[in-house]
Amino acid sequence: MKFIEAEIFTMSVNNKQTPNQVKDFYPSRGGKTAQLIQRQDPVLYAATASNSPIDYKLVKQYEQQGFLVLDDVFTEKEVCCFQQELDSMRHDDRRKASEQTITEPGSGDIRSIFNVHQNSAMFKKLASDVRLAGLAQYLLGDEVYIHQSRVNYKPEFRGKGFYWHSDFETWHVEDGMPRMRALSMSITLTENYQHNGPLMMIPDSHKDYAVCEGDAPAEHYKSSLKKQEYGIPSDSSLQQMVEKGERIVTATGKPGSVIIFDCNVMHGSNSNITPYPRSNIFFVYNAVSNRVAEPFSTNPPRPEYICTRKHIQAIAPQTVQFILD
Ligand code: 6CS
Ligand code: FE
Repeated sequence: MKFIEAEIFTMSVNNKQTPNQVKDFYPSRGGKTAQLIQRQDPVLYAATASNSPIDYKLVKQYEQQGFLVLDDVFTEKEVCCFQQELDSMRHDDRRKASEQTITEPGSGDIRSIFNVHQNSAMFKKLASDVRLAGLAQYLLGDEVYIHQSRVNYKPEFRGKGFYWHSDFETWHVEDGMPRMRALSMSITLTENYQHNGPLMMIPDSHKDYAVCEGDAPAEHYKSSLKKQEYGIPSDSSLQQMVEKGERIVTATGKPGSVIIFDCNVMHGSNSNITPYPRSNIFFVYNAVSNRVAEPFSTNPPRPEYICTRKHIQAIAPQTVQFILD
């Protein structure tokens, strides 16, 4: 009996499989060596030309390079509504004091406000807008829910950047997202110029998974949301990805554009030292079939305002109107 027990125990440790833990297809950190391994999931799930809500050529471009910029998704009037909400949130003392609001290291300026799909009626509505949630459902081939939402203000003069990373590596290791069946939609609320810290993407990088070294400390999010130091790729992995993608692309667009990017595309952004804020709202759509399990690390799960876990609810995409007060 002893032998059999030992065997079962050994097998489960090697396959990182325990009764309540799903298989770890993308191990990272925890003593691992930095390297690129092949993605084991499709980018598009059952998305066919016949039921595409956008030009199918754009869908194929998204599949191929891992991101897509759609211009003029929202009207100027709608963008004005979003900017009004953005400003009122920014000046709300109660919000500023909340743990869901992250400030810039040093200046104290607001860097991000998380969980806006729950704590803003307007952005809750926006998250279910068919132009976003409907497209996410189509690309992911499943019902979707919001895994995470945030406004990144990237304020003028002192907005700090975000070092290169794959969102999926963090969402897998620290939140327990099993597979690559999620995507982000970033709605530009101010002009995203070449010079004010736009999102930078490495094309095709979503096809490889950059295993990271190091071990995130407990409550890593308390520092990583200000400045991420764990769950970032090695220089060599980055070098290989840029060589493979042959370039770095900046996602620019006027307010009301939508930048869609696969959960695993390598991206980052520089600081903003210009007088022009680069404020975007991000909704992360995860397939309901890919709901988070236990984290693939020894740390406890991150709080609900960073990773939806207790209140997973499929979105019913709807046609919504935004009107100025
Ligand atoms: O830890 C996270 O979930 C966040 N970190 C970054 C740098 N991007 C994704 C997400 O907002
Ligand atoms: Fe990110």
